[in-house]
Amino acid sequence: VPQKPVLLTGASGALGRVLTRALGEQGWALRLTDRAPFPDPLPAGARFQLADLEDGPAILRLAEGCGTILHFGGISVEHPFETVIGPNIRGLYHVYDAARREGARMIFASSNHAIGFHPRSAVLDDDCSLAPDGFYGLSKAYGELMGGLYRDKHGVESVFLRIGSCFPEPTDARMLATWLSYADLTRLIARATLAPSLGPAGSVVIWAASNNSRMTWWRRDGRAVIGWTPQDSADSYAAALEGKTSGDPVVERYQGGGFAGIDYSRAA
Ligand code: NAI
Ligand code: 15L
Repeated sequence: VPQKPVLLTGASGALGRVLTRALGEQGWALRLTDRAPFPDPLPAGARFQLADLEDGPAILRLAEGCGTILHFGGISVEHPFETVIGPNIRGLYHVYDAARREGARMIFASSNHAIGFHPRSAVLDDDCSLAPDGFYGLSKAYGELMGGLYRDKHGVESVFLRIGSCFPEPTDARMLATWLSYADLTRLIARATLAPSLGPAGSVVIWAASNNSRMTWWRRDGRAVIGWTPQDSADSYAAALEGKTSGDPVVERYQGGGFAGIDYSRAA
């Protein structure tokens, strides 16, 4: 169990609810927040407070005394620039600044869409170039850069989770590569929070996918530093899902899949 309380943003969202339940059962002291009400019973040891990520003073108050911030709040799929910028850029800044004030470690829910315009034929290490596949992915790339700034200038530690597709089950052929099970996510958050050190760099990138044999796109990352090994696999869904592709050559070419195809107007 972490020594200090843990702040979870986006608590009322899909992954926030999964983490609240799982970490609550493990006895974590959770401070939950979201702009939407929390829909489930609160675990013992958890407190929930409504707040908008755009309200800087509220985020600072919520983070007081916390040793770790799990930043899962914000716009979570592709949207117009003006929709993304408030929660994912200004809100992100408020959360990073709260981490600086508290000396807290940040665990940032980044996304494969920060690198989604790399082709599926590429093999990426953690130091690959950022290649956002839309305004959402761009906000995640900015989040990783913001974390780099706060690390280099203020010593704030960050775990950047480039999450693939975290759902109860894989539902299409792409997810045979990108799927992350809820149990592997929960173990990942525990290791990222409890690891005594993030090594000399002070930050690590994690390719957050389960142990899927079709995940040939992502290779070196910081999992050994935090001691995380995924235990689940999408492989048992292969027979059911391998034919379930989009049929769109742009979508199938890029790691980001459907997000890369949204508003795509480049000559093929
Ligand atoms: P979700 O959309 O279910 O949850 C996001 C939560 O953030 C919502 O409850 C929403 O009310 C809250 N939120 C949005 N704007 C806010 C604001 N201005 N102030 C306060 N709260 C605000 O998304 P999900 O699937 O739970 O994802 C959680 C995080 O993980 C997101 O940051 C997402 O980008 C990231 N992620 C998720 C993946 C997945 O497969 N589920 C894959 C890659 C990244
Ligand atoms: C994401 O970043 C989204 O939050 C999630 O809803 C999925 O679309 C996922 O990526 C994915 O690429 O499957």
